Amino acid sequence: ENCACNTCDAATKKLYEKAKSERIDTIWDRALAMQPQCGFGEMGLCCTNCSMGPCRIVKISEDGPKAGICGATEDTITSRNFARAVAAGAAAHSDHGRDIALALYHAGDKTRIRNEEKLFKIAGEWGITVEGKDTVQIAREMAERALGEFGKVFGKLQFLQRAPEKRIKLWDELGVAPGAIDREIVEVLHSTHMGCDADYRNIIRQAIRAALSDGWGGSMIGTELSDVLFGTPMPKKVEANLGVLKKECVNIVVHGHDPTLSEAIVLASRDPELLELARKQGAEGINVVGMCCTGNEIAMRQGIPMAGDFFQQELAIVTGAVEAMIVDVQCIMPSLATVAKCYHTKLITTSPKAKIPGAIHIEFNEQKSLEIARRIVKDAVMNFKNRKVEVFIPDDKSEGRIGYSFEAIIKALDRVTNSFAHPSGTVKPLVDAIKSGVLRGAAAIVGCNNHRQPHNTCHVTLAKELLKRDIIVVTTGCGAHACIKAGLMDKDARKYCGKGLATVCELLDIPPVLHMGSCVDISRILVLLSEVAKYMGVDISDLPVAAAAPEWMSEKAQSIGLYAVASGVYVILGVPPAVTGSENVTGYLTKGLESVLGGRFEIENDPVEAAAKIAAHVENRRKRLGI
Ligand code: BF8
Ligand code: SF4
Repeated sequence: ENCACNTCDAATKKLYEKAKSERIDTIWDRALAMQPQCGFGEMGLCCTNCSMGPCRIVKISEDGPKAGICGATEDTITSRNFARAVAAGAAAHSDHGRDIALALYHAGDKTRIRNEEKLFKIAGEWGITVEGKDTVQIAREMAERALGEFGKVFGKLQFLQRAPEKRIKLWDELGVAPGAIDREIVEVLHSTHMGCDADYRNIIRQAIRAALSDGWGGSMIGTELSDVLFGTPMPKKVEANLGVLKKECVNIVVHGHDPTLSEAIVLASRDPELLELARKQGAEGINVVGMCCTGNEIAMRQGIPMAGDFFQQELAIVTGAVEAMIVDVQCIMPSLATVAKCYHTKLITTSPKAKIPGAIHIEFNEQKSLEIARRIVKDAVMNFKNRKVEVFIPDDKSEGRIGYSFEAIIKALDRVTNSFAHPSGTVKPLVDAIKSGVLRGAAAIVGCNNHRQPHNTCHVTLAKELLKRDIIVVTTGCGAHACIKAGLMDKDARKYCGKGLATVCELLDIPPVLHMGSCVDISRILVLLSEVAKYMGVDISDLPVAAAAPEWMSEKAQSIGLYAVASGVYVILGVPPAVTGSENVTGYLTKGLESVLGGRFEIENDPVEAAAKIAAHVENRRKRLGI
């Protein structure tokens, strides 16, 4: 408990030690200093929704208030807090999606739309006529339609039609099919306002609508339109961990979430003029690497190295080798400014939505993206000479094959198709492998890092435990960083697999852990689940699948968890959400919801136990399906 940096990652450990010796505080030191953390907050029993509060419910003894000043009970307070967290998460993902739609709207010329095939595919899906229109026109129309999803007055979200029929029907019956994304988020804020909704079931119902508007709305728009703009990810080899930084090069870390910024930085870093300038400064080249979800986005599409996860952001600077860290939105620790001050690193914020005191702000906009990116890269290059401390880059790095978009998975499956048994372009080979029992099922391991759980250990242990049970793993976000660092996306990882899964990996030439992208790309998992369910003629909740977020921490993760549950998935959380102060709310989320939606939450912090629970769930579903 008292060991501050409990990680299984060697690079992290080494750089944490360096930080200590240089008296730099990092996430682990601050977490330790925060102990003991507030029990009321932890259990969700504190309400600050009006200025009569803060109110807190005392659970540990008979004495003390059992209701807020307005009379709100523990059920009301915890469910309201949870719903607000979900709404904030849905807002973050969806606003990211909106920015991508705006980038598509402003794309302007054809060269900036790299994936016409996907453009036409979505146009077909949305009923946008393409005859007689050029690419830019179609893109603009599609962007407008996507932007309309945020505030349309009537109807349901367009991407909901991708779900299996039974699921759509269920959502309609329950009244949880989201209408417009912004509206669903607003309704959570309204209904959880002081003196409004007090019924925890109804509060969670509205939270479900907001969460679904994230997964099947904002996130899916983010993913799909990013593919249109920048290309659909396809398998490629990349390197990962902080060892990807290069002592002799200008190192630029791009960190955050929106691929429009990082794609432009990558392009600028290849500009011959800037390369020449870098050489004049004594550097061998310009090395762009990615952190957190931005790292996933540009690794998946451009093969840029994945420098590290959420807990490694400060440590990248501690190497003393980073000329610039360029950030946009979400999961960017404000502490970066403090750490950067102790080195020569320039911390550059780029979004009007996320400024950090102590950072340099260079506002990014899509219309002038390359121009701005060049300026930023030039700043980094000119900073090469200012390195202060002795550079230390740990030699820890690993390699893996990533880029498994839904389309890439279908393509991999095509390897075993022949015209009779397996028509190409379908999920049939996957379904066959599951039906025959060669694969017992599939699980998603997603989410963040959290000091309440040993860093990376939970992701990696859970993955290995599942692989040996012939459960194939898909991953996104910081979970993907953990898995690639541990070598689980390497061919060699077959050694962790049971016989069935090893054979499947061999036949399809895939690693047993498939990197499906950033956190908004969990929408790709929804698409995959839907296609498998439709092919089998069942609902998502019938499939032998599960999801886990063993080290989650963000509001986005709560939104994802809830939309997965509402889509019929069994979701294990390694860290409990702040609802444990109410037995009713906790019971509803972890048990009650199953009879309503077919999915539910489970709280389990031990990854070995979590794997056993997932396996039990998978076997239960197999039995129900009669396979
Ligand atoms: O959206 S996994 S720490 S980086 S929230 Fe953040 Fe969590 Fe990482 Fe991306 Ni997702
Ligand atoms: Fe207290 Fe009720 Fe106000 Fe919350 S809404 S702070 S419980 S009085």
